[in-house]
Amino acid sequence: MITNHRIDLDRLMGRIRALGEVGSLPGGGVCRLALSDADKAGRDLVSGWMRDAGLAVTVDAIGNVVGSRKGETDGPMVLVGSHIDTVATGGLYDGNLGVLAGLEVIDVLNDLGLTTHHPVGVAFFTNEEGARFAPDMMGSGVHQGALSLETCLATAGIDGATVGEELQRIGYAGETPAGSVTPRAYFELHVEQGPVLEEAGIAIGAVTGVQGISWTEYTVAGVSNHAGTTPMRLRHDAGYVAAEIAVEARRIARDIGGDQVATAGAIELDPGLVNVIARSARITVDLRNTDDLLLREAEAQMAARVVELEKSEGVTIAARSLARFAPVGFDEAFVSLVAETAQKLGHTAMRMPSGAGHDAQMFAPNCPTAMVFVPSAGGISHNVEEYTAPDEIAAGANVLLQMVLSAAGR
Ligand code: HGY
Ligand code: MN
Ligand code: MN
Ligand code: MN
Repeated sequence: MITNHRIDLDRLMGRIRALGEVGSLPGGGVCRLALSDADKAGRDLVSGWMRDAGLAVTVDAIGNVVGSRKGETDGPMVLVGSHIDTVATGGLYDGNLGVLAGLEVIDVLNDLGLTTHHPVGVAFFTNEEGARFAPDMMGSGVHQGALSLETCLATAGIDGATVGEELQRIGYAGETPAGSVTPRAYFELHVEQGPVLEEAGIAIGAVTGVQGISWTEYTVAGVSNHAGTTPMRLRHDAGYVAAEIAVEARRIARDIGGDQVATAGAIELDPGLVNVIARSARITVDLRNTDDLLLREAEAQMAARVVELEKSEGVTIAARSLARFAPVGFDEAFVSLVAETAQKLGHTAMRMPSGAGHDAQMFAPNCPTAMVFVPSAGGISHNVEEYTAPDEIAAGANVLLQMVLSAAGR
């Protein structure tokens, strides 16, 4: 049943812009890498807004922050969440929209003086991006028992510090046990981060699930030598091997089929000088597919190519898995409810899988979970130009509002 309650778009946009000032980059965009000073500042700002909205705010042992609003009953809450950490070249909307739209839902309940039957909560989870500390979805993974708290706390990031050290340093090593609370239902509003909705001219994505994700870091040990004097037959060139791994990733994406994607996102050479054959290389490969069998085939083909390169170039290659999450499906009844709610509000909607990983995928095995997508201009994200128009944000936030009202019993 659709009520005539609606979000306050100016209030929501004001918060999106205010949070976007934290860790803002010259020329636009945001850098709030997980557990950095900028992330702390963002956390302080949003948890302050949670307290202003009268929420009881808890911080758990992995730094997840949950604001909860009492209902008539004390049972499990209807939880709205996402993340406020960003990649280094982030936009204003990835993750932030979902958290701030959840806060907007709370404000609407407060404005109306509504007491819901079930408690309602809004959360931001630690290190969803995985850009500084792998894997991604770390906080929500611990929250829902998919990842070990101890292993995550001990995880060192790309700059050497561990998650546990950084949580202590920024004051977000919480007291609340992590990995203990399963909500009654979980909702996440998120920008699509791809071109599908915009190309189809559709306002709302009813997300059917999240594709499988496989991240591997390869460390190549070669022999540095003189770029001019060393005959090609005597080289053990780590730079060349890293390049071949990147080319193989692209070939796999082309040949595996399905909607296979592959990315060599980080490539570092040592010493990285024009006239020195690289003695070592670090390269990451991100493979994804909605079909887990095809994803495993992609992983196997990459592993086989790495063995070939070790032999042919006479180098040593160490592979380290940074993340692996199988594809996840969302509760079919909720997927349909997203589409129906959108249409009752007068918006077009389509069912679609998510190409990006999300905190929602950690909740899906444990409770009814729904994701609502809104379009990304030009299909871009993880890019400072990321943009979604205010009216598109209003459509998504109003679908979220109605779904929470329905699940929480207004
Ligand atoms: O990598 C992802 O899909 C997400 O942005 N963490
Ligand atoms: Mn995100
Ligand atoms: Mn992201
Ligand atoms: Mn996400």
